[in-house]
Amino acid sequence: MLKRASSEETLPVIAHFEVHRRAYLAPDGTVLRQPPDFAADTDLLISFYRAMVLARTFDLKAVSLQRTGRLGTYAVSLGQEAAAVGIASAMRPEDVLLPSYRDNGALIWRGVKLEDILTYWGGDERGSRSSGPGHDFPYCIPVASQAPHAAGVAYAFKFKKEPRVAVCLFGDGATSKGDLWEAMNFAGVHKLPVVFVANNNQWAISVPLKLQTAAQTLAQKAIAAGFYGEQVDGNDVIAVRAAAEEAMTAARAGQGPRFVEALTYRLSDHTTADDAARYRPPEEVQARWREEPIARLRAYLVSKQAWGKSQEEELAADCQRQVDAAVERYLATTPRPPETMFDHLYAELPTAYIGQREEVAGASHA
Ligand SMILES: Cc1ncc(C[n+]2csc(CCOP(=O)(O)OP(=O)(O)O)c2C)c(N)n1
Ligand SMILES: [Mg+2]
Repeated sequence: MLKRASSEETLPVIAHFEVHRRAYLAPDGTVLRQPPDFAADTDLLISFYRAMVLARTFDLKAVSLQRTGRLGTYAVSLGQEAAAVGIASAMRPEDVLLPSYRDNGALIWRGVKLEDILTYWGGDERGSRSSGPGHDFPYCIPVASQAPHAAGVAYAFKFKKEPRVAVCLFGDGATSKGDLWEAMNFAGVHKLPVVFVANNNQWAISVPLKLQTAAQTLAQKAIAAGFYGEQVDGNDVIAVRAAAEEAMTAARAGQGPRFVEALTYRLSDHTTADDAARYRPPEEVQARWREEPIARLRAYLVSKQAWGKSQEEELAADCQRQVDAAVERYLATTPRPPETMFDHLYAELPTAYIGQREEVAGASHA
């Protein structure tokens, strides 16, 4: 609760705000409160589980490819699978996803081929061409710069009276950026159909949340922009899905933007170029492993007798097969010649670059 320093004079309260937190599953998979109706559909929950395990299998393989020199830098999403799947599964194909670099699980749910994700992280821009819905945006590396794009996409939907939603994914660090604030402010004023999702994984590279913001929650940042924000347990896929679905339904119905803060934890390094052990105590990470989303959903499914050892083994083998096949296709891709880096910068290449392009082409074909 924020208090005035001096309280000599009693001033009238002219506004009240509150921030709600949503959670259904405890870290051990037991039920905290009655889950929403869709959670009765165990097949749906199993599809979430399968997608989360696939994302994790893919992540682990991507790291080993990087470690053996066969992939560029990779942003691991270990521990954040529920947030990715909970959000993406609430979207319709015609909605538009504007992902950040860590949202592999969301892309996979949207139908992006695993080999395309590897192609992108292998340094080949052809991997950015979505093999999921063609209108989805590619990974965004510049922090928060996808937020104004999301507001623009949502503005177009409103302008064309299309019942579609833009879904913008970003991290806790992004909430300190002006671009995010400008996008939220604009979206609030124009009541745009956009859902802002903060994956609050507690860290922005080596900057912990408490140095990122003095605010008690990230969700409350929506209040300043005039729309509803809530916090969800981002390791509880049921909670994320419920919040996402509600937000998207509201946005589609013309009620304007919403903000979802998914509380989670980055269990891995920031990227393969980072060593988080230099700035995070191992005890903190160990404690967070006890809250991770996959074991939690598995425990819940097992308690419902909807999942068991044989399904788990079959799933592990199936995910490994899918990932291995994608890796094979990725490694068989012929790299593009280096001069193609000039090809998509301009509609017509300026004269100054024509010579440079020829020089690179000459060197690469020499
Ligand atoms: C505009 C911009 N500034 C700096 C960076 C370097 N950078 C890459 S990731 C990152 C931290 C982002 O943290 P957060 O938003 O919490 O996302 P997370 O990586 O935790 O998913 C920074 C500063 C960048 N990519 N873009
Ligand atoms: Mg972060």
